[in-house]
Amino acid sequence: MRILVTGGLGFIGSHLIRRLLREPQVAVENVDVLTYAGNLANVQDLESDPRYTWHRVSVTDAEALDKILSAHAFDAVMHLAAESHVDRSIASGLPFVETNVLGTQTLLEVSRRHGVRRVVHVSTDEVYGTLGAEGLFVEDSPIQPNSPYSASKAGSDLLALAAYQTYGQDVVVTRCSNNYGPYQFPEKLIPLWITNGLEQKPWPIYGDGLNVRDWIYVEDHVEGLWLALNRGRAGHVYNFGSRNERTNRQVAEDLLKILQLPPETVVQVPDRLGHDRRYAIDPSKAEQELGFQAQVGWDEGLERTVNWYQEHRDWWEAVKSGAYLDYYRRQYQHLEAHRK
Ligand code: NAD
Ligand code: TDX
Repeated sequence: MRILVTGGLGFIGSHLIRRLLREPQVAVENVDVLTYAGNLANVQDLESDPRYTWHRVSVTDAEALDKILSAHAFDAVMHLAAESHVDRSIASGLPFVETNVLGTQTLLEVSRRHGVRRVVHVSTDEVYGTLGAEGLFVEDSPIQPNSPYSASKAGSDLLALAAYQTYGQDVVVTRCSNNYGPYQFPEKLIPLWITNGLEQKPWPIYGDGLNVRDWIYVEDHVEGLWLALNRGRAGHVYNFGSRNERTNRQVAEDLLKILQLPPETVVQVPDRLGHDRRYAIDPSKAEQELGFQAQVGWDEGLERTVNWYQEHRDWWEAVKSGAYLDYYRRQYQHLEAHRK
């Protein structure tokens, strides 16, 4: 089984590739253009596996994608490449529209031309917008995104579903809640706070800190993606989550306890513009149809995550200092020379 994964040098994509390669019959080609969020160190352990290949190609580059898909027949495309950080999208939405909307449409068209059997489009619960105190997002909740990031993901998600309706292209869309775990870029809440804690720096909390997110351990999400690939119904949407709602203040309390830090570590800062109040996922459809079941509880997941950042100081120090970008320059100079 040959699978093209996009965004495999990022947080979730690197976990997905590691999961896919546990299947002896699977070969993975990773299309990742290596933005600031991509990191070769995330897949360093896989580089010697002959079933793994990386292409430094953008999902917006139809010609380059055509070449990759002409070289082999692919059973599936699993599409994760995206601009993924809400705060960056508030600063400028254009890269989000380019990668998330144009990139997804490009990938759908190229996959269709080459007869790829199935496309799994990895979307997010943020496309549903925000909830009040009650209720859960289900697959047919209205699509009401509020940030440039989530609006661009909603656009890509609807393009994927339109490809199914219009052409009968075999597409499955997944919408997951907030992920956490090893290799997450430390601009996102949990790794930012853990690494700041390990550096004796404060933890910025936006507004009143009572916004709610529904946290899932990243390995549970990628298991869900594998199930969606194998058992999902074409044209269907599957929500993934682990019924684990926490306010940001509760996340802070739990992390302060593990890291043995005082409450003054948390410092209130001005709120994010258009900050969604509450996300909460109902994963029943994925549980019933795919056999999905989140395995890692919050206490265990948080403990594992903190341990990983404690044990991989070199990884996050290089990311925070920007030195991780040098790794590519050192290892892949020959590619750059070839390109010129
Ligand atoms: P990430 O930012 O860690 O990684 C994104 C990867 O995509 C990077 O390796 C980057 O180099 C690559 N990329 C960006 N633009 C590209 C382009 N034009 N062409 C090729 N590669 C490109 O993101 P993540 O947190 O791992 O999220 C992966 C996917 O999962 C995204 O589609 C995101 O919307 C979705 N998602 C994330 C979460 C979460 O909590 N992180 C939750 C639900 C869904
Ligand atoms: O410094 C911070 N302080 C703070 O209070 C940061 C970075 C965040 N926050 C708050 C904002 C949110 O309420 O923490 C919560 C989580 O923030 P992020 O980690 O930025 O995640 P979020 O905006 O919820 O989006 C994430 O989940 C859904 C991912 O970044 C998306 O890619 C995914 O689609």
